[in-house]
Amino acid sequence: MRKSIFISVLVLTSILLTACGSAAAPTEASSAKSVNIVLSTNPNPAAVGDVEIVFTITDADGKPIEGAKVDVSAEHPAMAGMGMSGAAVEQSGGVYSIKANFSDPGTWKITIYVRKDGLDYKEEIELEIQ
Ligand SMILES: [Cu+2]
Repeated sequence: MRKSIFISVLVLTSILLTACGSAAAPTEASSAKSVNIVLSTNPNPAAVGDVEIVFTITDADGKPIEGAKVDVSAEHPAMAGMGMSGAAVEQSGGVYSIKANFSDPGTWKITIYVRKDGLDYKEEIELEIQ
């Protein structure tokens, strides 16, 4: 009797540990919003052809993140293998831009990588091309 109680306590403990481990991820993700990216385009709305994509990048306090390395890739998920990538150039404090040429209308997935010192941040934003 005593033995079976011991075993069930062990099983319970391992279930709790597992639950804690998986619950930690969402908490971390919501508090780790260390970077905010606002995407705008020129022209706006963006259409097939040449588009300048502008990113305004700020930290958790709303201060511009200056001097970061900002890499951008664009994918057209509706058509496998269609995509482009490049480095955005800082225009002024915290504002970065890159020129792209969109071949097809539809929803494109823009992935932005912001790297600076210890910061390594990635965000995906959908962009509608008309
Ligand atoms: Cu396409």
